[in-house]
This record gives sequence, structure tokens and C-alpha cells, in this order.
Amino acid sequence: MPATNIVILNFFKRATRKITSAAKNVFGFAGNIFRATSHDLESIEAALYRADFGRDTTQRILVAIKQSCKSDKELYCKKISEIAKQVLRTELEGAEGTFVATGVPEVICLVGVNGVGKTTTAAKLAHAFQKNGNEVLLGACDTFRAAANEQINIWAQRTGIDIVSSQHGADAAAVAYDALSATMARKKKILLLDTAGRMHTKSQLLDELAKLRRIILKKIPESQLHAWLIVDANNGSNSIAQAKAFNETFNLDGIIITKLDGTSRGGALAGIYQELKLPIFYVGVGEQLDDLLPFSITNYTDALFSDG
Ligand SMILES: Nc1nc2c(ncn2[C@@H]2O[C@H](COP(=O)(O)OP(=O)(O)OP(=O)(O)O)[C@@H](O)[C@H]2O)c(=O)[nH]1
Ligand SMILES: [Mg+2]
Repeated sequence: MPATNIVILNFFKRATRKITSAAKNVFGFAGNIFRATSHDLESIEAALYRADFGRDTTQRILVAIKQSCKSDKELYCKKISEIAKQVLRTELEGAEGTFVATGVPEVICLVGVNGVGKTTTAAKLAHAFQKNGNEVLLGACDTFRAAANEQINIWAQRTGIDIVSSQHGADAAAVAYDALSATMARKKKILLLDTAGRMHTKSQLLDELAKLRRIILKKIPESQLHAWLIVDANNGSNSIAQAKAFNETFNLDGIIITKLDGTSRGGALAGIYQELKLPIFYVGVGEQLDDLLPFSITNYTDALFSDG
């Protein structure tokens, strides 16, 4: 079957407003520093580190600013913002993820450490896919946390999306298998699996994910199984270690960054991409169903370096 782009979500009107407000937290202060001290590289450097840009990106931005300073002694905040924006855009080249379906059903497994927003993102994605005309089923594979089942079932009810869940303590891989069987029987296009939060340092918990993966691959080809790491923007560069550990277990093929609406560390996104080179499909910008935006380099960098 030829590859069909099944996800073209047009959220851009909301994107600009939402990410701009996220960016005020991230870079409101940096914008001010740029404005007030246009030649004070130390302040600019400190601001970049505070926003969690990490050493490499920070240094590349500083080098670019210094080079421009040589030829232009009267750099204004706006110009510094433009230089930083340009560096960041280059760093993020290729980071915009586009989800392409190679067959039916596609299975997307959401993984990540505790509390990053997996369940909320599962609901948001299900809602967005469904709105786009793709029939979805939710699989409640967090059988570990007592209230998890109830939480995702409430989302399923609110969105009117089919769900397969089991008892607290059940085998998560068995739930995934049942959910996949139901997806096929009901001819749904996408199965979204919510999984339990697990520390990336606990190999036993990661082994459970490996089992889930093996079970799914008994029924569908590898090209139809996706694993997206959910990363909380507030975790900053710690997410890189998480991503590496999850990647070893589950061959990650994408990332979603949540909580960009309330973070002062949004700069870590660049470092995460540099390190992993995994496409960023969406960003979460709030707790409601529609607070999920396709990742856009232009919107993100504009917002980070806006002086508003
Ligand atoms: N502000 C904001 N809050 C979010 C976002 N995504 C999720 N949350 C909130 O983060 C908290 C945790 O979200 P969950 O979806 O339960 O996270 P989880 O990864 O499933 O948690 P565990 O299953 O316990 O590992 C909830 O209060 C969500 O409403 C986001 O993009 N922005
Ligand atoms: Mg959860």
C-alpha cells in the first residue's frame, strides 16, 4: 500500500497564540536581557543556559552573535534575537515529524517516565486523529498505577473513543494484545497505547515494555508499530538520558514534548533533538484536549525569541 499521510492537523491558528504564551515563560526574560544589554554577552549566555539550551547550542548562538558584533557594534535586541533564531532553526532542521501510515492498523505506543503526560497526550492524540477522520482505539496498558484505568476511561468517555482496558495488576502486554485484536476486528486505523510511567533506570520495568513490543509484533509488521517518547519540557536536558534508555528497549521513532505552556526550560528541545535526531511530532501546551500542536520550527523559534 502506498504511504498515505494520514495526519495533517491544522492547528496553526491556535499554535501561534499558545506557543507565544509558552515562550514568554521561556524567553521573556532573555528578550528583555537582549534589549537592555545588547552587548552583554555574559547576560545573554546566562539567559540561554537558564532556558536550558545546553552548552553546545548556547555556544553556537554566542559565536554567531560575536561574529555579527564584529561588523556591527550597534546590535539591537531584535537583531540578536534574529541571530539566535537563525542558529536554532539550523539546529532543528529535520525535527518536524510527519506521521505517515504504511498500513492498517498503525499502533502508537506512548512511553516515558512518570507524570510526563502520557495519558493526557493519548487522549489528545486520539481526539485529534478521530477529528481528522481516522478511527482510533485506545488501549489502557497502564495496569500498574491504581487510578490509571479510571483516568483513561474518563478521557475515552469524554471523547467518545473506544477503549480496551483491564483490571489493575493485569499483564500490560496482554491488554495490548487484546486491544490490537479489537482494533483489527473493529477495523480501526490507529491503536494508541497508554503505558505506565517507568523510570528509565529500572531495567525490569523496561523489560515489560520489550515484552509488549514482542507481543504486538506477532500481529503486525514492525513498520506499523511506533513508539513515541513523551518528554516533559520541565525535565530539560535530563530527558536525553531517558530517551537513550527507552530507545534501547523500544526503538523510538518520535517524540512529543509536553507542558511547553508552563516551562522556563523550553530550550532543551534543541538539545534533545541534536542528541537523538528523532522527529518531534507534537507539543503539548495545556491540559485540555485541543492543547496539542504539530511541532513547527518556525512557530517555536519565533515564539522563543519574540520580544512580546
Ligand atoms: N500544563 C500542562 N499540563 C499537562 C500537559 N500534559 C499533561 N499535563 C498534566 O500533567 C499531569 C500528568 O499527566 P498524565 O497524563 O497523567 O501523565 P502520565 O505520564 O500519564 O503519568 P503516569 O501515568 O503517572 O506516569 C496532569 O495533571 C496533566 O493534566 C501539558 O501539555 N501542559
Ligand atoms: Mg498515565
